[in-house]
Amino acid sequence: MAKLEALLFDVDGTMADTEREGHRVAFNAAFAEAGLDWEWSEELYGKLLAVTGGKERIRFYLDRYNQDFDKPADLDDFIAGLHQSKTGHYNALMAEGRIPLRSGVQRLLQEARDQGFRLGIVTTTTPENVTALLDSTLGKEGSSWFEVIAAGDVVPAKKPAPDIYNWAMNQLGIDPDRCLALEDSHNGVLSVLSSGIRALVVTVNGYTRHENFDGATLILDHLGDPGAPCHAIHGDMQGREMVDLELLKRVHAQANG
Ligand code: XBP
Ligand code: MG
Repeated sequence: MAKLEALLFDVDGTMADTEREGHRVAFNAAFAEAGLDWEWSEELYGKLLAVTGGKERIRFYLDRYNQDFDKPADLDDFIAGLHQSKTGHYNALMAEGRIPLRSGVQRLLQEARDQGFRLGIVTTTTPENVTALLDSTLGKEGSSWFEVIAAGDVVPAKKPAPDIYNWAMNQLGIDPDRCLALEDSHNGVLSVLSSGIRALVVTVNGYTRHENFDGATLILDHLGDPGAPCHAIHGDMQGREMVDLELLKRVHAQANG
């Protein structure tokens, strides 16, 4: 059986809880700046998260929740402009250091680096949002921890399509059976599994806890840290209080056995 070589991290909802107080707030700031009376409540945003990608999400909102809006002729440009403004607001929020990494993320990244594992980011979000999060949480060196940052429009189809995971593995020159992915959402799980990666750990969050994670080897409330044990919703923590490299190697062996 192939050896585990690379950990592939999703970003939003997995590395940090960025949606509710980050992306959602930035979308609303962009709408206000454009003079639109659109306000995405926490509840509505939870429904809009069914669609990945900020531009795609705005279009979904118009099609499903705001059909009366008088769409401009150049709708794509209009949405792109709104999204660019949103990205600016999101990056400003990140620069304020308002959103930390989730429990156990930095500890696990550091352990993986110390043990020579390859690290990648595989996300639907805009690349500059990734850099902003890593800069604000891991420092200026943060982005260099990852051999590949696969993000946003670099692929034609976003999660749940496998494209972004395939792109990342292609960049790494690595087969799916040498990877383990960490995700938070149903769309993310579908993307991982359809890319051929079988070792998958899910850490749920407020928006995704009731989603379907069939196919995940381990489903947890978070990755855990010393003094802050995590709890398995599905799968076997093998007596551990937090996710470490030894456990991930066993998860990988179990999934690829
Ligand atoms: C989460 C997403 C992104 C963010 C918003 O990506 O679906 O669209 O919600 O970011 P992942 P953008 O869970 O794969 O990290 O507005 O830049 O798309
Ligand atoms: Mg996610």
